[in-house]
Amino acid sequence: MTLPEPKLLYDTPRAPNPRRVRIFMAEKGIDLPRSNIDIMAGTQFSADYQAKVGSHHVPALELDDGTVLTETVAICRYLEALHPEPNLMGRDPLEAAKVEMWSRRVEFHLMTPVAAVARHGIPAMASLEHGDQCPEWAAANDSRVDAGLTWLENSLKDKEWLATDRFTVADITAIATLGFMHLIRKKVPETHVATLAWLDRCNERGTIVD
Ligand SMILES: N[C@@H](CCC(=O)N[C@@H](CS)C(=O)NCC(=O)O)C(=O)O
Repeated sequence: MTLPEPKLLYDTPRAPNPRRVRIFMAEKGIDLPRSNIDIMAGTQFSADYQAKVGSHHVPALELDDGTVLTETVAICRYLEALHPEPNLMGRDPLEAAKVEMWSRRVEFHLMTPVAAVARHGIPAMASLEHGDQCPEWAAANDSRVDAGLTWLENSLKDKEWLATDRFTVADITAIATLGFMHLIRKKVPETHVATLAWLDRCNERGTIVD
C-alpha cells in the first residue's frame, strides 16, 4: 500500500504540542516545510485555516493527497508508520500500551494544569479562551502543577526513561510540558534530582529542539 507523504506542518513556536512533533521529527531526522500559524494573533480561527484543517489547533500535518491530520499523537503515529526507526511509540503491543499510558499520564498530571494556569492566568492568552478567562481556575491549578511535578519526580525514580528502557514519545510529552512552564514562571525544583538527571539525559540527545 502506498501511503500519502507528509507535505506541510502547520506549526507555531513556543507552544508545547507543536514542539512535541518537532522533537519527534528531529529524533527521526524528518524535515518538512512549515507554515507558521500565529496563535496569539488568532490565525487559527481564520476561515481559511478552519476550512483546511477542521480545527483551531496546531499542530496539523497536511499530506500530499490533501488529507490533514490533527492531534499531536495521531500525527506522531503516522510519522512513526512511515519512519519506523528510531522507534518512539513501542515495538510490540505491550510496549505501545505502556508508552501511550505514560504519555497520557503526563498530559493529565502535568500538561493540563500547566495549560490551565497559562491560558486562564496570563492576560495575553485571553484570546485563546475567547476572552473568557477564569483566573480562579488558574489559581486552583497552581498547586496541581506542583503535584504534577512531584508525580513526575516519583515516576522517574530509579528509571532512565519514563515508559520503557529507551527514550519514547512519553519522554517527549514530558519535555515539552516542562518547557512550557517557563510561561507560568515555574521550574523543576532543585530537590527533584531524578527529573533533573532525566532532563540532562534528554538534552544530551541533541534532538530536543525548540
Ligand atoms: N488536542 C490537540 C491540542 C493541541 C493544542 O492545544 N494546541 C494549542 C497549542 S499547544 C493550540 O493550537 N492552541 C490554539 C487555541 O487554543 O486556539 C493536540 O493534541 O494536538
